[in-house]
Amino acid sequence: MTDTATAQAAKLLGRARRVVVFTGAGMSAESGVPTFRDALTGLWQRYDPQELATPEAFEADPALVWGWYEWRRAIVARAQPHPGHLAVAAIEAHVPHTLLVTQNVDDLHERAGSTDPLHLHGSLFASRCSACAHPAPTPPADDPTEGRRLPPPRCDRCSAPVRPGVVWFGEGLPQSALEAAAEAAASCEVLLTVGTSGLVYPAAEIPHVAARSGATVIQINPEPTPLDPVCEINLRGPAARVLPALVEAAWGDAG
Ligand code: BV8
Ligand code: ZN
Repeated sequence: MTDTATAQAAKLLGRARRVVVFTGAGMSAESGVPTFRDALTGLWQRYDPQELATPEAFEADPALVWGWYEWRRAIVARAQPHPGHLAVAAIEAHVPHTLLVTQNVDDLHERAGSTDPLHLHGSLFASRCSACAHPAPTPPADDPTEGRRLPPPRCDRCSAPVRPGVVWFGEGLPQSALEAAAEAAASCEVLLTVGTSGLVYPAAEIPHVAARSGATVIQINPEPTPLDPVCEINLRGPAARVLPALVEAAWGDAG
């Protein structure tokens, strides 16, 4: 039995021609990938992510920071996309003008069949030289031993340390991705925000752009977030359950 809010959301999604799906770490939680705030256990539990995910932390202790990303890569390598990721790919199949914008640095959307997600905060799998920005191979993460300090590889051009291809706090987002996301948010009919605390800017501005432009913002999150006031429909629940139910109610298939 579809509850009223899901039925209402499904009706709007089912007839929308332009949709933005905006995801955060809660989208990967049920695949066993810790959310950004939970991603600090073991060696890193005493660190605040906002301090560890910075150029200064990498500068001060490259092995500590590279080890953290290596550990997170190993968790992602072992994780599988869940039915919620498949449901997002189904939305893209049903609504031709869908743009998937993610704050996540994992590749679970791609592995679930989403064609070309916009990564506003980069990717765990796009390492580059910290000095000359030359792309560097990302070593296969096979050992999720928690808490290993690991000296980063060296650039084969200038031998500076290789860094993760993510956007750290205090770093600018990829301008073209941010502009494309803002443009899509300003012209969509529905923006579906899933699993984000809506705290980190400028990415968190995207749902507000959609709301200001008259789109219906639908939120999927078990908890209240700062985005609640701009969400017309709040589906309180986990992504892996709510997204397939929403797609089923909108198009009769769960993706
Ligand atoms: C910048 C990559 C300037 C790294 C990340 C105003 C404007 C601009 C900047 C700022 C500003 N105010 C403050 C700033 C500075 C800062 C900022 O926003 N700080 C915050 C803390 C106040 N912003 C920056 O530094 C940005 N840079 O603006 O620089 C500049 C400009 C131009 C040129 C030069 C410099 C850069 C920010 C990017 C940082 N990098 N990630 C990495 O991953 O290691 S951010 C990281 O945290 C994530 O990517 C994500 O974006 C963010 C928050 O994480 P969420 O995805 O929301 O996850 P979170 O854990 O917070 O919450 C999980 C949610 O899921 C919860 O709501 C939970 O209830 C829900 N959930 C749980 N389980 C489920 C679920 N939902 C559904 N289903 C479930 N099962
Ligand atoms: Zn280099």
